[in-house]
Amino acid sequence: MYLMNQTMRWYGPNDPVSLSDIRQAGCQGVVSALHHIPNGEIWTLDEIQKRKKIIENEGLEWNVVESLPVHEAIKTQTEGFQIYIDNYKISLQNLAHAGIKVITYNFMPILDWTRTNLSYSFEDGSKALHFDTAEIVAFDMFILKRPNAGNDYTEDEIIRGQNIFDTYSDEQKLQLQNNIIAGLPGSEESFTLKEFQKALDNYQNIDIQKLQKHLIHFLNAITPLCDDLNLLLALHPDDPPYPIFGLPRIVSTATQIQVLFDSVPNKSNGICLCTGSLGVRLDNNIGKMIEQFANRINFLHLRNIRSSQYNNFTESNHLEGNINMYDIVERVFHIMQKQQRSIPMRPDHGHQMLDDLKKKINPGYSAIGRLRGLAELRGLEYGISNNWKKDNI
Ligand code: DNO
Ligand code: MN
Repeated sequence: MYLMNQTMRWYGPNDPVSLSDIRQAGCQGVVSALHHIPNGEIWTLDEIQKRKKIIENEGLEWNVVESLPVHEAIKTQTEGFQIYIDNYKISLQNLAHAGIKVITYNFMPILDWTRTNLSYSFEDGSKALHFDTAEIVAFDMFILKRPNAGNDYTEDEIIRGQNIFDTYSDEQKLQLQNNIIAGLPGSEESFTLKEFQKALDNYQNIDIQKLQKHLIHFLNAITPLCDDLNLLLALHPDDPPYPIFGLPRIVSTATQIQVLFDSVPNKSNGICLCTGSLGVRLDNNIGKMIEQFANRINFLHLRNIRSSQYNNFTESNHLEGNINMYDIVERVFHIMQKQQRSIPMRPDHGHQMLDDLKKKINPGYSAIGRLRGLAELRGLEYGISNNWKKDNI
């Protein structure tokens, strides 16, 4: 019987959550990255092996990298991008050599995942991550003052954004700015207002078609190598799954993802199915996506969100929210039996709760909230697998 390989993200020796904590939570492995190496530089075999040893010394495995970051020059195809692709390929070779199997990356322009509030009070007293569309407008139009930003919003959104801006203190405005562009954990960059506007300007002539072409070019360059090395790629979807700040997004829907497989059918070309990212769009049928991309799911991020008015959303508990987690885990379980393989999974984020409320944490990546998420998910899988065993073994 094949079960999900249970993991948590570990940010390396500076992570306030220790490997021992992760092991006690029940994980078999961790998902890690060499965050100290600047984006675009080669991950040397030596550095990779050093990290691997630390993980293995604690009795855990390092099977999945998240993320091997894609340099902005590759996304925009500007000066030096060929060199960055060559560097990327060397890092892939080194990772394969060290025995790592799954490589997660994303192709979101400039910003990785985005939220407006990193300590939103959840109904039970825990803290959650939250996305408020009016706060995005307030930042974009009235703090950043992006030229022509007004064209991207409805009249009603602009009124709500203006209202937020007018009622926020200077301190709240700065907090909002930091939440949006100071870089969430795992993002490779953080920005000042000026730097952010400059980064946006680099995308002035890049629309959806062009960005898609750039991703396909990148995939054509790296997938033959990954096929040879038996590496599996896992492209993380856009979070949230629609354009923000006028930037193009190309990994938000099943149609967009299918284009990538039709264009680059190589076997290593795959996705990280993140239910919390894709689930923000109510027109994304995640159960259907799991069936459609069954051969291409190389990594799972399982978490839930709850949408509210105006497309705002809050990260909810793992078994409550837009996503029917029972349906997701059951489908994944049957795919794993059919394909005779385990798929690595992490509970993605969790709430800041209990003792962690008193601690300094990486937003979304505190120990106890993720432990709760993992416990719920493994219980769900345990039930599904035992029920299946009754009829199959
Ligand atoms: C969002 C989270 C992020 C994600 C990175 C991938 O759903 O999973 O931390 O890992 O955006 O690059
Ligand atoms: Mn995710």
